[in-house]
Amino acid sequence: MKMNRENFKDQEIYELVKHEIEREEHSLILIASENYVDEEILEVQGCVLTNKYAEGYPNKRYYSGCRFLDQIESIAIERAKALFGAEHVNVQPHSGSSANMAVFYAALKTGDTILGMDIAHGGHLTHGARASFSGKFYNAVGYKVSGKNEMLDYDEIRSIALKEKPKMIIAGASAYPRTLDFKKFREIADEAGAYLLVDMAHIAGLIAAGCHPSPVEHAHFVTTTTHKTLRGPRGGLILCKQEFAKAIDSAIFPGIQGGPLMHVIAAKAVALKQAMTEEFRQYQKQIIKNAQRMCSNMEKQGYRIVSGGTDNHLFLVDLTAKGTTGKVAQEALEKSGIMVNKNLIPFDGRGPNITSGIRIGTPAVTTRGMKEPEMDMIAELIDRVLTSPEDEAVYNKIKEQVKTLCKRFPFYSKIYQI
Ligand code: DSN
Repeated sequence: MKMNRENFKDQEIYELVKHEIEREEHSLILIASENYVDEEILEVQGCVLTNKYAEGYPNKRYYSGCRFLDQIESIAIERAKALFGAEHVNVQPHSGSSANMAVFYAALKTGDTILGMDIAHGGHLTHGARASFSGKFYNAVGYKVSGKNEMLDYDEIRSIALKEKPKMIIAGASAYPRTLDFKKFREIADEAGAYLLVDMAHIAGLIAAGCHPSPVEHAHFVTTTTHKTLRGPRGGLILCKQEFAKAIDSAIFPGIQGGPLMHVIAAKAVALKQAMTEEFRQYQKQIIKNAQRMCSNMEKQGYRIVSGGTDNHLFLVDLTAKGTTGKVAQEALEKSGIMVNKNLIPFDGRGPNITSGIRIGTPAVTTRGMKEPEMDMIAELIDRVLTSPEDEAVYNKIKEQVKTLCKRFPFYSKIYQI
């Protein structure tokens, strides 16, 4: 790989990228939305396709020289359709946010009412948060999890939908550890006269592998990122019913984007092929087993787990009883080589920069090949840090143990000289 070249001209960037490779190799990445892509995806994403402009769609481009790109994009589209059973797919969104923005642009008028999961209860910025386009240009109403069990209460969502009459309901979350009932969401949407958009970004890999029910038959629109559980390059996809194909394609281009990132689209195609394999299905199963194992260990160690457990790749730990905050925990764990993110828990008394919880996810450590015994070790390491979150000596000791564990599961050290 090129990053091994000591004569790289821009030494400043070269050094920083090398440091990042080392950080990823020697840390336990437990950020639920992150993963490690393999060499093939890295290589395709870093290839000459980055040179080419290809505004438009296969066989309808505005530039010459798009012959091979047409084939690549068509393959990516066909693979995504086959993997998820979708009628129409657009593979051009640069990100999950662009994918969501394009659906808003295709389906709504500025000022229309949308109903999405409150960001403080696990929703995403683009599901109606005030700081995002979704909350600025639309009348955003939120639903929350139930105070009783911290899970979605579909009767409550239904009554908000019938009262507010949104034009679109958004299902999907960034920090919700439970199975989503897409059939129920669609029934509610139909009753309220709304479109249903499912943002499956976090759980797309689980869905591709049949480890979580699919939203595709129920939703008018489905969006996803390609880099989380799906383990592809950073980017987005939109899946929709055929009747919305034209509106979605023109919302992406020329609506909100110009030239597609063809190197990323090629890497998406590679990832989608990988996601059709038995190895990928086993990987997704292991992600869930690992999350459930680590979660139950943390619970045994005395931590309160939001909603009492997890059905998917992530769980939320309430640190209130431990007398610490998400911010302190994130920083102490980072110094110990363990990457998590501070996260609001439902009905959190603290703000988003401090928080009372952390979010823990297993997609990346599972990619490295770690299984239940390693989850037991990681839960113990986390507890030791969180029990003494101000103690430098503890960080240093744990950091060494993290490095030893990571060395048993090499990933980028097989590709790069580190
Ligand atoms: N930033 C992502 C996450 O961490 O969940 C959502 O886009």
